[in-house]
Amino acid sequence: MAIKAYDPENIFAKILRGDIPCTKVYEDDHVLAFNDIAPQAPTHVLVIPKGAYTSYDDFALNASDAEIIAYTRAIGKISEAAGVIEDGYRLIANTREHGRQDVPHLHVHILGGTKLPLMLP
Ligand code: D5M
Repeated sequence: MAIKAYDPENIFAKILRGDIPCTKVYEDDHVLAFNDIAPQAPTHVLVIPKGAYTSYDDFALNASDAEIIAYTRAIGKISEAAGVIEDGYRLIANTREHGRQDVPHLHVHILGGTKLPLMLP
């Protein structure tokens, strides 16, 4: 099956354009992070690249080295600022249909602040 092209009307593209609000927790030239609207844990942050990437594989295969370094570093900085590093946390990148990805713009979930269930629903 063909991989769908990036949809500029997805909700995270709208957040990036400032068309809809978010609770921002971090921003730099390449990355935006904000609290999930339906948190599954005391810390539940979504980290997105500013570039138009649909999924983790799209980003990993097509983004520049600068974007990849910035994204990886931002996830570390946000986890540190959220205070979840010592006790632990979970990173999730749901991908397409089998991964149950709802929003087709790459986002890594940072979940922490409690002992998480083995699997999220
Ligand atoms: O998860 C998509 C996630 O995006 C899900 O946890 C809800 C969250 N979401 C949806 N709309 C918003 C807005 N407007 N602000 C913040 N968070 C939002 P997925 O991995 O695609 O299944």
